[in-house]
Amino acid sequence: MLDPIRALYASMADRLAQARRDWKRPLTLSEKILVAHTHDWKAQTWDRGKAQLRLKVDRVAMQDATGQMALLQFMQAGKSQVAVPSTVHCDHLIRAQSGASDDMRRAVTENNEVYAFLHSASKKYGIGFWKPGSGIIHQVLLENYAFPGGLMIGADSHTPNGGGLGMLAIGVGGVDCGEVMAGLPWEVLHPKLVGVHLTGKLSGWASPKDVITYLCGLLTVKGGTNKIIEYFGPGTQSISATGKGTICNMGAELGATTSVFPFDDRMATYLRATDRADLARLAEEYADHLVPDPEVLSNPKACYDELVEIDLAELEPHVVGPHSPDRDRPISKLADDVRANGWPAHMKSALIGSCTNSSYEDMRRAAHIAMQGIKAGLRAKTPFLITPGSERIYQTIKRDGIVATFEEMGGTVLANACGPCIGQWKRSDVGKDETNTIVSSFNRNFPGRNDGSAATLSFLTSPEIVTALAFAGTLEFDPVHATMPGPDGRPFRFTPPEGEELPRDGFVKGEEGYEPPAADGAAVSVVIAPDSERLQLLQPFPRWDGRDFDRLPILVKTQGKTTTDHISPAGAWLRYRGHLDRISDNMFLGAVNAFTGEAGKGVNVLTGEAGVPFTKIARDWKAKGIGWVVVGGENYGEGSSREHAAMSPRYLGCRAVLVRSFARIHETNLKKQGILPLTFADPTDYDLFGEADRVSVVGLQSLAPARPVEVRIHKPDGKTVTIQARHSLTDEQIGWFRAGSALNALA
Ligand code: MIC
Ligand code: SF4
Repeated sequence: MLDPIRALYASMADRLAQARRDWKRPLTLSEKILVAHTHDWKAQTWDRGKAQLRLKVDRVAMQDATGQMALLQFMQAGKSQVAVPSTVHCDHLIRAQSGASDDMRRAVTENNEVYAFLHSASKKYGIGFWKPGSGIIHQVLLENYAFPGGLMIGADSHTPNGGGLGMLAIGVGGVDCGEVMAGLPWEVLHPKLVGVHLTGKLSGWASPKDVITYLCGLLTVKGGTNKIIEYFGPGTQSISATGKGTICNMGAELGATTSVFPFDDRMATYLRATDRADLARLAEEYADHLVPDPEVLSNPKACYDELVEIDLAELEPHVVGPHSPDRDRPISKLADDVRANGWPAHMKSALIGSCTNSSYEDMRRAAHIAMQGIKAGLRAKTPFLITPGSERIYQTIKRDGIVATFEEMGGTVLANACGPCIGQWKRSDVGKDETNTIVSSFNRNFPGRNDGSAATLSFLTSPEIVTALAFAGTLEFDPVHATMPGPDGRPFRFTPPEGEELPRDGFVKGEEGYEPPAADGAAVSVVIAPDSERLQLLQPFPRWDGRDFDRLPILVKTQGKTTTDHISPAGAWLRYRGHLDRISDNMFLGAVNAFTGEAGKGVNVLTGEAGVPFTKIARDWKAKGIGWVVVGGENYGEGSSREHAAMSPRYLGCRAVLVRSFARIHETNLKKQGILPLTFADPTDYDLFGEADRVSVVGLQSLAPARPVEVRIHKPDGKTVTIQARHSLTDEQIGWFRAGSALNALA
């Protein structure tokens, strides 16, 4: 594994020198990594926010939910082996119900078919396979594969977690993974660069989570779209590698392409602790290439498109939520906010862990809080659930007594998997549609995300704060500034959390759950039962027929936030992630109909029937050979990388999605699947669309990069309103549209 990294580092000096000469300026870290991974230096242009980068990727990562489509699409390319080191991680499909061992047993039986498919395909095509229970993809990647200066893509939006080890790690749709595994370069819009200058040191209760929750409040959920967040400055060194991982992980909530930290001692220490001393030495040898040029630090204004200053010493713990990760306030303001909004202060559950906060350091610091409470005679007042990030973490915190501490406090340790974070959480403590409050250290809190109920109000904060709140059972307690009653009624005050970043006695080794691919893949066959209800081989989408879109009905005009969780919910639906027809039954289930305010349903304007699930309407229109469009608002498709949010609409007849703005991964997913993503030239045009209107998109034969298209809105009274819409398609992407999908264009 070291040789390709050595070769990459050795190639950097010349490349970087050339870029400095050509651009006549110093280089940021992001630029160094991009330059080092350029597919064709001579042909590449570098206009930030405009150029399309074509890059050589070092590694591809997939998880069991999105990985199914990634592999099914890879298989359409007809290759015998993957062209790039790749791994599959079984983490999303494990349901949290009654604790780790029971949940694991159930998962292996329930998901047997999908695991057998992923396992056999991995074996056959040369892909490393991480078994269920081995851990959450991003934690396992950080422990085993992430490396400073590298470029990785992953079929999961939180892939940027790898930025904690100084790499550009980027979340993409499954088809991007399929293409790169088939040997193509990977393409992305050259992101703009946001420099976040960190000074001071984290201390007291403040933790890495607070850096990113604070930033979410500052920049909002679309503030990072098509941007890389690059952290720099002396403060970076006060944060552990896993803490940096937390910050980069949750940069996905800004919509950022990715986030990255410069290489430092903390990363080297982490590499050594995870059995990669040779890599640490190598990175130290080439350290100059793995940090921004010194002149960037003295004149950041000239090098970044935007600058943010954060003094870590001033940072207070933050709590965000409910329903959006940018609804932010410092903990000292939480109680007032809860009262002002009439949210229930009483907490129903407290959860720690997930891919964003399950490092040894997180667990140690949370256990330090737990121990204080236990010593004072307190116990958790709410169910307290812990999801370790990996088997390595789990075994180590078990050995070090941390699991015992959590259990003594009243906690339950769940399997090393996504569990409640992705809605794989079988809750029995609240009724359906019962408004209730939960607090977690996860990264997402969209309505319905954790337990399928939009009435659950989910707040996010650091694991330390979650643990302290679990003792109080109420959001009205501020553990940083206030006391709570002890068992004797006397006030009890927590002291700030402490804890080593890495286990003193090293990580426990053993059953990590990795299976290498077969030596001879040709002898392995991929297991898909022909009558499977969970897996279905893909049929190519039809080519564009060369005609304009003429008077198409609007399936849905969405109102408010339309995340991928609204378009293609997860939870119980994860079951059908490998079966396009089955999963399409969830299409737009969470999307709020702008004409009625109701989620998931609308009028079939062809029959007049009202209150029909969108998917049923779409199937009716598909059967009649009628295409349709979607109208939406800001940051449409925010959140997950799941391409099902583009594939289901495509499969059921969507031709174009017209919105105020898109989230990056989703916009690309739409393009890849052959749907036309359009944005209103004038954002108020959103208001022009009525329920019974028909929509034409004209001039498609002369579709060209940067040239707006004309959209006509035909009103029921016979009037027509004409508006302009923009698109961001390149020549190549127009080719995908014409071919019906990127895969068709490839074939
Ligand atoms: C998520 O956090 O939303 C997920 C579940 O990890 C998704 C991937 C998926 O939908 O399978 C993501 O972030 O990309
Ligand atoms: Fe899994 Fe949650 Fe992380 Fe997504 S955000 S990878 S669902 S733990």
